[in-house]
Amino acid sequence: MHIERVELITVRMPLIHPFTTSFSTQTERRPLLIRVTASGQSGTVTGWGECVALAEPFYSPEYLEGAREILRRFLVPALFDWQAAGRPVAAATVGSAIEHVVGHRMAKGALEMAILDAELRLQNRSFAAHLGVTRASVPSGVSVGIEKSVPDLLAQVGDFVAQGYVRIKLKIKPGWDLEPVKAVRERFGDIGLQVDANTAYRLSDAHLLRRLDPFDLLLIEQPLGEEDLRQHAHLARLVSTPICLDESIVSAQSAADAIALGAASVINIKPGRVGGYLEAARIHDLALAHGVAVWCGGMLETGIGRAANAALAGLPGFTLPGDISGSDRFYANDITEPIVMKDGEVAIPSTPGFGVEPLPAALADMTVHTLDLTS
Ligand code: OSB
Ligand code: MG
Repeated sequence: MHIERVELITVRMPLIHPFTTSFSTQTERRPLLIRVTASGQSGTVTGWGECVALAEPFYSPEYLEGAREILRRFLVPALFDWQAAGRPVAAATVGSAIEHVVGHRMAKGALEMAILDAELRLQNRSFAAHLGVTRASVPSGVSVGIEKSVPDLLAQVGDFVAQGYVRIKLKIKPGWDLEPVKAVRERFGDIGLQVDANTAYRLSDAHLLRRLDPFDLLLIEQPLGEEDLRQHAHLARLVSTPICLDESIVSAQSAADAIALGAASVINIKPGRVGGYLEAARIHDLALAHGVAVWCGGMLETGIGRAANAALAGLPGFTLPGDISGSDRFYANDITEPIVMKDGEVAIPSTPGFGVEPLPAALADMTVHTLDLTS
């Protein structure tokens, strides 16, 4: 495959409702898209990648402008250098071409994603077929932010339950935990319910987190800090709710360490956070071999990331519903044809690559910044 052109396109997408977590309130999303033009024996194609870095470095060290800068200055030039040296360009070699850049996994993952989409389109093969996924759809869960009041939260959750979402995840933080969980459990009975703290607690809060035990939650996601693997292992012995890690899992290596330490009995796999879909699949395989359940997390993706996540979540180890909701959970207008949740499931695309692409009019309308990095 020959890379003809690489463009970085930043789009602005207003959220239909503010999304509040323990680390921020978001009212819009500014995804960074990568458009790769590539040619091969079967012709010329366009591949799309999406960088999950948020606008601010409050969830992860990476953030929008930083990711754009790393791609512009280091990652994309390294890929062109690799190609100019006569080395093969493919999704499987992108990692080697950019290995000398330390960290920046979200930016790296987005570049690999665009190359993977282009490669699969040249092969006329869907991402699902590439993964060996045969199911047609995956169960759809929804992540619900911190609301101004418990009645507001109950209204939001009630709306999602009525729409058919099969699992509800509540964002929690100290001061917004027991009360909302209790209220949702009492109002909605036996629904699949889990919570996400985004690192807002300390091990010394174990007595408090233990009070969530009676509510039969599927899991508690990332209660402690990103680097607190041993403390998560300790906490797991003090509470009965299964501990799931999100922020702490940045690679197959850190997943292996977390599993070995007993720090996670469940793993949230976010392809962007771990450097791309190839590493995400490796973490899936590792967790499956260890009997650790995984599910696919979300980063308020556009239809591009949503479609790719749905295919990944078709792998057999994804035994819990993911944060793969319909586009309309966050956006009045997605940049692609909207991803639809129907009867509690989201369809896995079967057309080549990730199976979706931006609609030209939506892209023109939402683009706020473009960079052409063609060398
Ligand atoms: O911790 O899972 C998280 C969104 C942005 C940053 C971090 C997280 C989230 C979510 C998922 O909760 C939202 C979604 O895409 O459905
Ligand atoms: Mg999380």
